[in-house]
Order: sequence, then structure tokens, then C-alpha cells
Amino acid sequence: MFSNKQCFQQSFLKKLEMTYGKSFKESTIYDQYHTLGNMVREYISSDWIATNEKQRSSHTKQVYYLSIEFLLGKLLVQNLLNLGIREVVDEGLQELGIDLREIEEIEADAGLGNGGLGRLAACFLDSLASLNLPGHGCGIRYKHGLFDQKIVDGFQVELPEQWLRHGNAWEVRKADEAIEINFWGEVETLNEKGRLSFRHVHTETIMAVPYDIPIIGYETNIVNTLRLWNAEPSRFPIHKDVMEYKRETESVSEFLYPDDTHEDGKILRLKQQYFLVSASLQSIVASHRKTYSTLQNFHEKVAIHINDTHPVLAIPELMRILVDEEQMDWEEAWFITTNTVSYTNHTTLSEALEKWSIHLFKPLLPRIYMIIEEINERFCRQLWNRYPGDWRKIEQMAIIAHGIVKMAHLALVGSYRVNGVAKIHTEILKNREMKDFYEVYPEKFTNKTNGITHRRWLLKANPQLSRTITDVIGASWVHHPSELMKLKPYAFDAGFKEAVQKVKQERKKSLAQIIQRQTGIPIDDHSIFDVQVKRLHAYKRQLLNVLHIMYLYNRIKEEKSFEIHPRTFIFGAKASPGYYYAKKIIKLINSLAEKVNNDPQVSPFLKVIFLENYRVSLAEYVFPAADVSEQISTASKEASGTGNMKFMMNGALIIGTLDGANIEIFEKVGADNIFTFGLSAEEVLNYEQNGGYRSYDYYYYDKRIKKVLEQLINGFFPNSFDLFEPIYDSLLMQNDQYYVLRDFASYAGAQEKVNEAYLNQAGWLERSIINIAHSGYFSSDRTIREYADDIWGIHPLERGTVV
Ligand code: 26Q
Repeated sequence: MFSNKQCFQQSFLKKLEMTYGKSFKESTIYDQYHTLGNMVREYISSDWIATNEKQRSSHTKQVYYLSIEFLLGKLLVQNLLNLGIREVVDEGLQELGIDLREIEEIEADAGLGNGGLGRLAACFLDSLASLNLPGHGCGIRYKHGLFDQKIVDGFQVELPEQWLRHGNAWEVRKADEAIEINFWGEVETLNEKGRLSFRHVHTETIMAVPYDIPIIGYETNIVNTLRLWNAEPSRFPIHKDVMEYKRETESVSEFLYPDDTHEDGKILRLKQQYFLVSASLQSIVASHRKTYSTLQNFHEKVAIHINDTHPVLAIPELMRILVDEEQMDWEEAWFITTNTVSYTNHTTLSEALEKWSIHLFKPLLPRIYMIIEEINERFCRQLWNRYPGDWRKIEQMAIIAHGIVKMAHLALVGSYRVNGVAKIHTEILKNREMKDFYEVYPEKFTNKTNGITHRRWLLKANPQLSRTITDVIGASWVHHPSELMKLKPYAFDAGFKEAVQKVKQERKKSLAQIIQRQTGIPIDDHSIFDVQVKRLHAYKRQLLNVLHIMYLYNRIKEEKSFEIHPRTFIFGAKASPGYYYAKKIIKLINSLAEKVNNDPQVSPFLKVIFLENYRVSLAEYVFPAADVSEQISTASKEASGTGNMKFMMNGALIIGTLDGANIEIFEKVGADNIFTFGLSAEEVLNYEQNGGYRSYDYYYYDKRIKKVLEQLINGFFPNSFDLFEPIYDSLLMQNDQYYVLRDFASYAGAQEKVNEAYLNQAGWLERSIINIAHSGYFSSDRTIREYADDIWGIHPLERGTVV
């Protein structure tokens, strides 16, 4: 059906008519999109079945990646690319007068995630399948993904996202594999021939219905599965209002929580977590039982990975299944569980550590709570033997203490591996945040530096650069991204540099068009594109960027001899709807944009752009167009960062702190090819231990800082009244928790170096190419191989015959 253009056109037209009962002429772009999607699904269906068959019959170990978020973005074009049929389809459609790009345009982003953690899960799925590894995702089929962001009057307004409005071409509903999930009720204890057994009764039951999405590897016939669970009514209860029951059940998979840090203890969130975990484990166990008819070898055939603590109830849920349903004794069940589950930590920010009050937890999940209590008791006893009499230590390490369940502690005790997401992050976990646990379980801790899939972030997002690369080193880098290192000598090749520059120019032009369409602001595409795109959070310090732009503004106004290469500062960021301070920063960026862009003296040199509704599909236009990548978090706070890798892969240079994966990028590319500044993590952590620093001194002694801070509150921004006073206060009255003023001078210095470096285009391109060359290491293929070898113990499947 995709073997050549004609064949594709024929199948396409026939399928369109058969499905919609319309002629091609009458069809809408949505009809065309769905037709194409269905064709691809049909095309891969035999491979999908064969992959499942092969995994079952060969008795290979499988990994299930449990995540409350999968931030996939659009799927159509990536699938075509991975199947090697993009060109046939593109050309075939063109002859019919259809533009594939327009079809891609109307496909909705699968935006089932907030940011880094969710996008990482999506990159991992792509790498698993592309490396022929037996690995599947388990998540929730949220009806509404992360909210759509509108900027009204400079303020963020949130609207419900509606990705399913026109249907989803990729999912397959499997109603006959639905699973019951039990909440509330009580636990009955029975004594059966001396063995205590437990029955969870009077429960409220929700049905979890799986929707499977094929995960298509690159140029392989392995098709893995992402299974998303949908919450639906099960048996309608007699004593309850039927409509209310329906609403209540469906609400479980209705919304993605739009918060990427604050733990806010809402019962619905806990319900979602148990819903995901219980459905996934019941279905994994059932499929294991079908193949092996025993659960005693479960840990040898199944690895379960939990993406942060959100799915940590996998641990007590597996215990429940083994002990209550399989009648295993506790010790054996615990052995199996603690050899099955592994855990990734994504943050050291204390406000992000999940904690649940017993009052909330126990009534909703009474049996699971009992099991956690038992795990806790046994763990505390073990601690007592190791640290006799050290009550303080035991109290601090306990899973349940002072009426609170600590999810990270449960994860640490119940899994066989714990990993951080960049070297420095893992070191901070071992030596600080989780020091006590590292002392007890040193063998559990390991580092797995994050990665990104080069298939989406280079091959798909930047076909122009991909072609340019292939022209000089051949195409095998797509299968072996470490071969991008072959580009290194070309950093000094005038022809290649020129080609790279041309691509960058073209991509800047096309982003400039998008910006102009969205904002009406004309962009000089020869200006430096300086980009900060990521969630809005105080620790990521968009504010440092803003204060520096204000300072540049002041210099242009005040210093006659000041010269600067024109620069376009581009921001993209969503703020959690309840995060007051983050929303203030969004308003501040927009006020600054207004001020800068409309000042005739300044705007030829500076522009400030706030990109509305930053998301995966927009990111695919942003990274290829960037010259400068802002990675300026307070050192020690950004666990890894993955945007840094996407920028680097597209030839942007980092201005950044020595934080997260920036450090490893620095180690690879060398000091000449990255602009670093600011306090080290060590210095920040030392300050923190001594109660912070005196931000007032930096205000008082640095005239530049004094001036910009006063501009926050003195009417510099028209109609701002006292809008930005809380920001001013956070820096001066609350002692600047994120060291913005402390790092200002150093940042401004690094920015001057960026300006200077850009003036020498040959030198800049050299640096840019060296960054691209080293980016292969940051492919998620490398990351996933490390997980497969060191944590999961899984091996590639043999590829079958090609269909
Ligand atoms: C928790 C409780 C209640 C509601 C929401 C949440 C929640 C949701 C999402 C907490 C955290 C997240 C997401 C965190 C995240 O994206 N962390 C980022 O993970 C990336 C991948 O490892 C890293 O690169 C980033 O450094 C890290 O910030």
C-alpha cells in the first residue's frame, strides 16, 4: 500500500471513499488525516501482532514503564518517517493537491504531560522500539491534556485542551480487556486454616478500559505498545445517584494535573495514581500468568519502572496481588516485588516530594494502606537492628510518620534500583537528599543521564540540517547517533560551515514568520535568536534573563558608545495555574516585550517575544531556529534538563550554569564551546546551609541591579501599578532564594562574551558544529541502552521478516 506513489494514491482514495462515503473532492482535511492514520495502522498491524507474539513465545523479559505523563506530541509524520514512507506519502499527496504539512498541522498534539518528565517518557518509548527492545508504556488516557495557554493583556489564561475532539487515529480501544479498580470500602480479615487473609469489601468500583497506541520503531519491524487507561463506570450502584456516579468515575481520567512541582494532596490525584497502577499491574500479571501459569518467576520476566514516585503504589499493589490473590507468603512476595520495581527520581526540590496525609489515604485505599504499614514496620525493625536506639534516624527514614505517607521513602525501600537523571543530580541524592538511604542501600543507587530522541529532535524537526549532515558523513548516524562525532573535523570546513549557516538562516526565517503571524511583530532574522523555553518556575530563573534584558535596554538608552549585535529574546513557558509568582513573571515578560518592542531607539537592537502555548509541536520549530540556549537554573536545582540537549543537537550554544546535564555537556564540548557563569552547586548548597546570602548588598553595591529593580516598581512599565512588587520583594525582602542577584554580574559578563563570539561568524559556526557532533551522546538511545543493561536486564528482540 506504500510501495510506490501510485499504489499509495490508489489505496488512499479507496480507503477514503469506503470509510467516509465521500468522494475525494468532498472530503475534509480531517477525513484525509484519519484515512492516512488508519492506513498506517493497518500497515503496521501485522508487525504489531508479530511483535506481541514474538515477545510471548520467546519468553523474553519485558519492561513496563509506568508514568503518569506521556508527552508524545504529534504522531503522524514521525510514524511515516520511522516506517520509511514519508517521501512516498508526501509525493503521492502532492499530486492529489494535498500538502502533508497541512495535514500535520491539524493533527492535535498528544499533550499528556507537563514538561521534562513526560517528554522523557515519550523519548524513551521511541528509543525502546527503535532499539528492538521489549518495552511498553502504561499511562492514563486523559480526556484533556495540559491546558492551552492564551495570553490576554499580558496575562496567562488557561483553556481546557481538547486533543480528542476530532478523534484519535492511533488508539485502539480494547473493551474486552477492561479491569476493575476498587476504592473506598473496608478490609475484612479472615482466618483460613491459620493463614490470615484479607478481603476488600463494600468498594466503589471503576472500570479501567485500555486504549493501545502502537509505538513504531525507526526502520525496524518492532512495534511496541503504549497502553493508556480510560476510567469508565462499571456496575452502576443501586444506592447512589447514577449520574453522579458516572461523573465521579469519568473524572478520574478527565484532566492531567497541570502542576510540575507542587505536591498539592488532592484526593483525585491519588485516585489517578492508584487507577494507573492497579490497572497496569493487574493487566501485566494476567498476561504473565497466561504465558507462564505461575508468578514465582515474575521478577525474572518482568521489570516495572516507575517514573518518579507518582506510580509508587505499584509496590504495595504488586504485594496485594501476590499476597491476597495468589496467597503467596509475605517474604516471597516481598522478594519478587523488590526485584521487579525500579525507580527514577527527577527532583530534589522539597516541595515536589510527594506526601499524603493518612486521613486522605487510608479511607480511599484501605488495603493498600495496611500493606504500606506492614512494609513500614518491617523496614523500621530493620533500621532498629542497624541503628539501635537511634529514634531520630528511624523517625526521619520511616515511610509513615506523623500522620503522613512519604512516597519517596516507599520507592527507596521497595525498589531494587534508584536513579538520578544526571551525574550531579545522582551525587546530590547520594550525598545529601537521600544520604540516609544511600547508607543503608548503597548498591541501589545509580546514575542514568537523560537523553532525547534524535529521531524527533533532529531528523524530524530539522530535516534540512539532517540532510546537510548526511551529505558529509553518510546516513548511518541515524541508527548510530554517536557517529555524529564524525562531524568534528568538519567544524573547520568552510563549505560545511556555510551549509550549516544556510540551514540555520532558513529555520530562523520560518520561526520569524510564525512569530509575525502570532504577534504581528516583525523579526530581524539576522539578529541573534536567544531562546528560553521551558516550564515557568522560580528556580529556572526566567527572571534573571528578564533583568538582564532590562539592563541592556538601559545601556542602549544611556550609553552613546554602546554597541550590540541585534538580539531577539524568545520566551515560551506555561505556569501552573495556581502558581501566583510564576504567573507574575509571565506578565513581566509581556510587559517588557511591550516596552522594548515599541521603543524606536531600542527595538532595532532588541526584541522580546513571548510565544503563546509552548508545546511539543511548537518546540519542533523553536529548537532548529535557536542560536543561543538559555539554561540558567540556580545550580543544584535542575535535575538534568533535556531542552539543553535539543538545542545543542540543533547547533545552538548554551549560556548556562553548571547544573544538571549542562555539566556533562560542558565536559564533552569543552569550555570554549559553552558559555558558563554563576555559582556552582557546591556554593549554592553551602550558602543554603548557612541561611542564604545578603541579596541587599548586591542591590546596594551594583548600580545596574539597583536601577533595574527600581524599574520594577517605579512606573517604568506603564499601567503596572504595584503589579511587580511581589517580584521586587522576593529579591530584596525575602532574600532572593534562587540567587538571581548573586549571579547577575556573572551572567551579564557571559552574555557579553556571547555577543562578541557571534560577531565572528566563522568561530561561532565552529562551536555550533562541535556541539552538534557531541550531541550524539545525549541521544536517548544511549540512555535506554544503559537502563536496559544495568537496571532492567532486557535484550533486543530479533527482527522478523519485513512485511
Ligand atoms: C506531583 C504531585 C501532584 C501534581 C503534580 C505533580 C508533578 C507532576 C509533574 C510533579 C512533578 C512533575 C514533573 C517533573 C519534571 O518534569 N521534572 C523534570 O524532569 C526532567 C526529566 O528527568 C528533568 O530533565 C528536569 O530537570 C526535571 O525538572
